[in-house]
Amino acid sequence: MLLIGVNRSPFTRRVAITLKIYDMPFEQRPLSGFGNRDDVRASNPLGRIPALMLDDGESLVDSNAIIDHLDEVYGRHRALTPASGRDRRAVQKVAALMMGACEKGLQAAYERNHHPPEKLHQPWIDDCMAQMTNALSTIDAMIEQDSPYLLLGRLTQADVTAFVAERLARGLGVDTAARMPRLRELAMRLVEEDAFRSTEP
Ligand SMILES: N[C@@H](CCC(=O)N[C@@H](CS)C(=O)NCC(=O)O)C(=O)O
Repeated sequence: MLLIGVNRSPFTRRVAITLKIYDMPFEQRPLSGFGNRDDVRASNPLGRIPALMLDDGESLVDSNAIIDHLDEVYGRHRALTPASGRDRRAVQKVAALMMGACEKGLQAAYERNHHPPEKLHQPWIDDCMAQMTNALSTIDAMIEQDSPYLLLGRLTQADVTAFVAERLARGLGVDTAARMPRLRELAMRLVEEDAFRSTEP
């Protein structure tokens, strides 16, 4: 399998972490959505990362669809997202919030990085950042002090997505240690695990 994308992208890193946790061998081509647009388009017509090229040449796009496929291959009974029921819904809800937080954070970054300074609209940037930080604070409040993981007493896709979202927020200047201290602590614990540490950009 070939993973297309840089781990600076929270969506790509989420897939890389999942592949490592599932012990699935893969190679990675570290392309960026903006810097390598033409090359990325060869795998994803949208020009976005991540994409995953399967060994038979099939290409998958969007981290949710990629992870759904990995869960199926790995076995839904032991996957990072539970197979059904309340537990599945709980993990999916956290993952949706955290992926949405990443999208809002990136919209703010795109506004800053891809517009000339005189065309920046600060209220839009502030709104995007508020949406991101509200979602992160909601997850922060869910974390129990002594639990090593976010939900279900085990590592799930909720932890993986919260980890990459916290990392992105910090990169965008959010003081997560002050504003989301439990989430920050969770991220610091997780980064001790090989799948998280070895995917550090
Ligand atoms: N929903 C997508 C989001 C992917 C995405 O937005 N990737 C960013 C990089 S972090 C990208 O390629 N942006 C370039 C663009 O949107 O043009 C997923 O989960 O994979």
